[in-house]
Amino acid sequence: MIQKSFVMMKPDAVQRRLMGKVLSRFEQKGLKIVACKLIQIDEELAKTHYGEHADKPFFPGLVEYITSSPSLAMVIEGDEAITTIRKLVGATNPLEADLGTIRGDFGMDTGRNIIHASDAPESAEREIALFFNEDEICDYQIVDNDLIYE
Ligand code: YYY
Ligand code: MG
Repeated sequence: MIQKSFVMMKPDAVQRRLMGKVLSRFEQKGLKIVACKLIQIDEELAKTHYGEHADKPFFPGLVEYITSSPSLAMVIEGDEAITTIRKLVGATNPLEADLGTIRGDFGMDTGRNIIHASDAPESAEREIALFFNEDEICDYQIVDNDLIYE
């Protein structure tokens, strides 16, 4: 099933100039970027986005980090995109993430783990709506579609 997922490169990825390399992972896989913008997340947006973690001890540090510098927010589309992207991203702790995944290849610390990706259809829908207006999401055919999908 074709799905859309919300994906966001966090401030460490932007500051470390990893955006191009990380974006390539999604393009190489055959996924389609349908929205993309650099955004300075404010405290309110950070707290809403990570609301499920509000009671966790790491929450204040997470909000501080995610608001410290711009992030690259994206909507990425493809077959089973939500699960596929979580696999490409790897485990939350980069030291536990498999090598070959984005977190496994580029990160060291859970609190600096490069990238966010939606974990389920419900969160994808919520997060896409939180970061993007409908008119910012492009509906287009990509020319290699018949080479990527049978
Ligand atoms: O979905 P995912 O990003 O893999 O992990 P979550 O458990 O939803 O946590 C969100 C975010 O919070 C995580 O990417 C880093 C941060 N975090 C942390 O700093 N310390 C932890 N012990 C757990 C999570
Ligand atoms: Mg999560």
